[in-house]
Amino acid sequence: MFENISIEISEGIGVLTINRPKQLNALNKQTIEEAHKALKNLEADSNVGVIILTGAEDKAFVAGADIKEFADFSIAQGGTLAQEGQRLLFDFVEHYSKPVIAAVNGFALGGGLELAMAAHIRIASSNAKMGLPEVSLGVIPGYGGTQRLAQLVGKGKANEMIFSAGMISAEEAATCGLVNSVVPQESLMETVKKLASKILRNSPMAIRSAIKAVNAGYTSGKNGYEVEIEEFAKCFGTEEFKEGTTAFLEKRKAKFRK
Ligand code: CO8
Repeated sequence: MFENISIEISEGIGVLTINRPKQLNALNKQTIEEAHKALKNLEADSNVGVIILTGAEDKAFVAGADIKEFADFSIAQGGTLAQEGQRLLFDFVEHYSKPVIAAVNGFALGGGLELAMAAHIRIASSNAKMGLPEVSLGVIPGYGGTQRLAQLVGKGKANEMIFSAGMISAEEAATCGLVNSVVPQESLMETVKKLASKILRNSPMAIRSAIKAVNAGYTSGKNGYEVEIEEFAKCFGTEEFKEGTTAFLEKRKAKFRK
């Protein structure tokens, strides 16, 4: 069904792999559209509670937007490419109603790092290298990188990375808060799946509300504290809240999923 991505679903976890290893999993328009469609399907699938994003093979997560595709674009085409990409994939992932974990298994550059940054959580393998090299190509990050990198690592470090177009190691990325943790490549998927399983034990509705509240604090025009109050209140009307509190009082584990 898809040419440039693959999907694997098992034990409540949907793994979406960007699958263009010959191009180091670079994101062209088709890949972005396929990823959008697949994520929409996975969002509607009640058997899936957590998404893992990763790249095929062991060299790259995603080495950026496909440079060959936009090399001769005009101002208008560049604007449309960035806008559509942000709508279909990067903003879509950030506001996804289920947790999205990026398993950064190698190079995450340009649009690749931007995709990892749009995810809710990032775990990297020790061979991963990350950077926003766009200014070396005469453009700037166009898939949210100027915003999300500064949010994650602070403005000074983001400016250093963007202006220098350099790459940082996975260890350095963990030190500056760009990724949550670093593990050897052979244990990356196991580690990420373990985290996903831990998340799956909790209330999907509450997690959805938490995603909305956390994101609101980073969305202009929204008051994160007010959204938190709204979402907090909504939880009291859910079956999952009843199940969670009842289970605690009955000294048993809550069961939120079938
Ligand atoms: N786009 C297209 N093809 C790519 C890309 C890419 N981003 N990255 C790698 N490839 C291809 C190479 O062209 C090569 O193909 P071929 O074998 O046909 O020549 C193949 O993948 C393998 O790559 P290399 O031979 O270069 O492998 P190396 O191990 O020598 O180097 C690197 C690995 C360092 C990762 C190197 O490939 C590289 O620097 N890649 C480009 C990284 C980059 O600049 N990424 C940022 C792209 S710009 C971007 O992401 C903008 C995002 C915002 C856009 C908003 C809309 C416009």
